[in-house]
Amino acid sequence: MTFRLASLTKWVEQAAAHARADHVHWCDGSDAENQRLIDLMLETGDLVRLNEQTHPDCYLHRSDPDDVARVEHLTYVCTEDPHDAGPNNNWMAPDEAHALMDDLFAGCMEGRTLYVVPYCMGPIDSPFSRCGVEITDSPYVVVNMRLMTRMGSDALERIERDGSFVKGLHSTGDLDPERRFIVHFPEELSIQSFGSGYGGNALLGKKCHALRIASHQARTEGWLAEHMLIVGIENPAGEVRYLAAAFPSACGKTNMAMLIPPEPYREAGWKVWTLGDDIAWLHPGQDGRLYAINPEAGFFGVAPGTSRSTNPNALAMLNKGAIFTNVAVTEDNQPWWEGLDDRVPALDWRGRKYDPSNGPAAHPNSRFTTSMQACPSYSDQAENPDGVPIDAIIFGGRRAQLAPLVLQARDWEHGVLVGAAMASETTAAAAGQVGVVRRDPMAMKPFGGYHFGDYWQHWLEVGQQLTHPPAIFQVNWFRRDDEGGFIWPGFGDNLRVVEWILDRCRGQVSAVETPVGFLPEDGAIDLSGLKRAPDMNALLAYDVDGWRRELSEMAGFFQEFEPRVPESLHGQLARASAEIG
Ligand code: OXD
Ligand code: MN
Repeated sequence: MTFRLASLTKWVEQAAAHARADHVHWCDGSDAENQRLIDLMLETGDLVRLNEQTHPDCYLHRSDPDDVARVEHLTYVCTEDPHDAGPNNNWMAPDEAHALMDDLFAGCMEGRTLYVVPYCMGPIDSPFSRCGVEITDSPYVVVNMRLMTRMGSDALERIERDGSFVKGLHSTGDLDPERRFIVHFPEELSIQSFGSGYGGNALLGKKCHALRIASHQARTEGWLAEHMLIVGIENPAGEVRYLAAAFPSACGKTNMAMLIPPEPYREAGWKVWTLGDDIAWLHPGQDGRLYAINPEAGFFGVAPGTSRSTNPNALAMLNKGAIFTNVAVTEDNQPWWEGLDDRVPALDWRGRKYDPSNGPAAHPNSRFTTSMQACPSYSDQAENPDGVPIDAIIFGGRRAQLAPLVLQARDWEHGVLVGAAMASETTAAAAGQVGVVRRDPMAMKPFGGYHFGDYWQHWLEVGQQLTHPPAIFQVNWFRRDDEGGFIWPGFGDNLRVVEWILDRCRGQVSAVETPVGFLPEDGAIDLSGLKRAPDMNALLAYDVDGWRRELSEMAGFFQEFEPRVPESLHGQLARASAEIG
C-alpha cells in the first residue's frame, strides 16, 4: 500500500497512543496472517485445537464465563438529543460517553498488540456496501472478523477510494462486567466497545455497525438495515424467488436460511439457496422493487439444537475451518452441544469434566463461526453487487399462543403495523431472563439505532417508493399445545408455509380475510408426506378475544413511542379494532 487515508492513520495513531499499545498491526486478511494469529492463540490458550481428523482447521474458544452474550443493558446509543435515540435505546450524552470510554481505554493495551481491521460490509464492489475499520486488541476478534466480513487489503483499498469509514474501537479490557460498555455514536459514525470479547459486543461489523449505525445511515440515505435472513427458493420450474425474514435472536434464522426441503418437495425439484442468515440491507430499486444485499460474509450461528436432522447444511460446513465458542467437547476432542447427537461429552463449555448437575454441557448461546461459502446451499447471488429482488418479507416470533402459523398483511402499511407490533419470547442470545414475551418490533429491539417512531415512519416512506413492494407476512413456528409441545414440526417443513407465501405473492391462492390479516384456507398448506398431521385448526385459529386483547396491548406499547408514532399506524390499529368490534 503506497498511501493511507490521513484521517484513518491519524485515528489509529491517536488510539494506539491513548491505549498505550505495544505494537500496531495492520491486518491484510491473508492466510499467512490468519495462521500466525491462530498459532499465537494456541500458545496463549485462547484457542484449543479440535480433533484434526474429524475437524481439520477447527478451533474452540472458551470465553470468560461472565462474557457469553450480548449485554443490552450496557449498550448505549449516544445522540445529541436523547429523543433521537428513543425509548428503545439506553441513552448517554455523547460528551459523557466519550469521557467514560476515554477513561476505560486509557492504557488498556499496555503489553498488547493493537490490530487494525479494515472491513467491507457487503460485496466489495457493491454501491450498497459500507466500510468500517475496527481497532481491537483481541486476535480472536480478528480471526472472526475475517470469516464474518470482507476483511483486509481489498477493504482498505475501498476505504481509501471512498474516503470514509465507520470507526470501531474495541478492547476486551479486563473483562470485568462492571467495566463493560458498548456505545454507539451514530452522528459520528463511530462505535466504542470495552470489556467484552463476545461476538455481538466485540465483532463490531455485525450488530454495532451493520444494524445500529447502518440503520441510522439508512434512514438518511433512503434504505433499510434489517435483522433479516435472505433466502432464495427455487421451485420445480427452476424459478428462484427471494425472501427476507426477520426473527429475534436464536429463533431459527440460520435454520431457515439453509433449510432442506422435505422429501416430497425435494423429489419434485424444490431447492433452497442461502444468501444470509442475520442481516439484510434493503434498497428500493429503479424498477420499484426492493433489493437486498447481505452485508456479512459468514455465519455466527447458535450451536445448540443444530443437528443432522434440524440443519444438515450447517453441520456440513462445521467440519472444516470453523471456530467454535463455548461448546463442549467429546473424549476425542470433537465439538459437541445439546441436540447434536446422543454422545456424552467429556468436558463442558468451561473446560470442566462434564457433570450434568452443572447444567448444559455447551452454553445455550454457544456459537460457530464459518465462512458463508462453506455452506452447501450457498448462493453466488450473495456476491451480486445489485442485490436480489425481494418478493416477500416475513416477520417471525416465538409465541406459544395466539400468533397463527402464518398470516398475510393487507398491504405495506398494514405490514409495517404487523412488524412494529411483533412480540417474542426472550432467548439466551442476550443476558437476562429467558422465555419472557416482549415486543420486538421488526426483531430490531436490541439493534435499532434510533427512535422506533421515526423508524416506522421511515419504513412507511421506503414503501411509498416501491411500485412493486414485497408482500408482508407474519409467521410463528413455535405454537404450543396444552402439554407444552410444539404443534408445528418446523425446520425443513417450514417450506410448506413458504410455498403458500409464494403462491400468495403471485395471487395464485385465495385466503380467509380477518381483521388482523389473511389466513390460509382449509387445506391450503400442503401436508403431504408428514408422518403426523399437525392440528391445523389450532395453528390457524383466529381467536377474537385474544386478538382484541392483543390490539389493546399493541396500543399500550405504541404509547411509549409518542409523539413519534406515525398517524397511519394509528389508523391501521383503529381499523383492525373497529373490525373486531
Ligand atoms: C446474533 C444475535 O448473534 O442476534 O445474531 O444475537
Ligand atoms: Mn441476530
